[in-house]
Amino acid sequence: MKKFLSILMVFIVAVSMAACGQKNSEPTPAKPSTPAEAEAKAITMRIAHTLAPDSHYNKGLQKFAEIVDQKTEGKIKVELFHSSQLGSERDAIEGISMGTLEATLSSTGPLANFSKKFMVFDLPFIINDRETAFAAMDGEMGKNILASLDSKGIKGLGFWENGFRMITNSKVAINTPADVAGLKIRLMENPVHMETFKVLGAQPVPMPFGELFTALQQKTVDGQENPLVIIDTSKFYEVQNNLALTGHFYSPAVFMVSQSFYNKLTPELQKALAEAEKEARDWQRDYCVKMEKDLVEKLKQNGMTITTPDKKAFQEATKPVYDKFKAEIGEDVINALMNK
Ligand code: EAX
Repeated sequence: MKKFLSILMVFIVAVSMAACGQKNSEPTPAKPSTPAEAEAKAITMRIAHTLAPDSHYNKGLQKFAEIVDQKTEGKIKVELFHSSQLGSERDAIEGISMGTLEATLSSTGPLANFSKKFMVFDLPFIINDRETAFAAMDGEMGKNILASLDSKGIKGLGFWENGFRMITNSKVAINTPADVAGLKIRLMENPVHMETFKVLGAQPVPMPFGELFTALQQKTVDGQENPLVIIDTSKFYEVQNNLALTGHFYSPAVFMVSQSFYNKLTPELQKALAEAEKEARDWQRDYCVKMEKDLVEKLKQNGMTITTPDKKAFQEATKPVYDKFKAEIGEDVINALMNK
């Protein structure tokens, strides 16, 4: 037994010496870096959104990815997740806030749940032309509103475009506010939007975008409201036959990045991202204007009956929404945007 134990000891000592020896051996020389290796080292930036691959969001983000690749010489690799693959807009904003997702492009709809300051954009007919919207969003006002996300772990880089929202439904051709009464309309999870449709006598149904097509198809709701480019690229014309060009809300899209991701980048990479965001934003805004030109005709050809209601009547009918929210949003902010 003793003999066996001493043999065992010798064996253990020999094995551990060999292991030490291995540790001290020369490291294998580093291989020359190849493009594949450089790619493997690149920082991944996942950007989630809810819209289709040919939507204005995805096109603009593809442009952003291209510009980032050039400006960072491949150091940041953008990966796009469209069509709610990573969840709803609310899920994405929460993910960014917690640092489990790098970035998103989202409508301002669900942002009211994170910062009430965004609600000013949600008021009906507060913005009637893009120039006013861009001046407000790109100026001091937009900067202040974006800064309100700082305390949530979110860096708001800037405002892109979603668009002027139009109502579609499967029941009635809308010409007057009274035509909206009684319709079950899917809305974004936004208190100002919900109140607007309540005031019009509709039944607002809050729902994430990813569930909308099926809800329209199965007639769980009668209608919805979104910009023309979404009605087209999400193929809502397949399940909705009436389109009313109301333009009741202007819907901005906010480009948000997780602070925990952003703060780890070098100042050079941060600068590259900020520049790419502005270049891609301008490109995306132009793209939206170009797309929109032919869309009314295209949607008509796809079988939609299109009406052009009197906006003044809708504006008048939705005025009580301002009274309800003016204290919460701030009269000064509302006036500043109205008088832009
Ligand atoms: O941001 O939820 C909506 O209707 C939005 O317009 C859409 O997700 C794009």
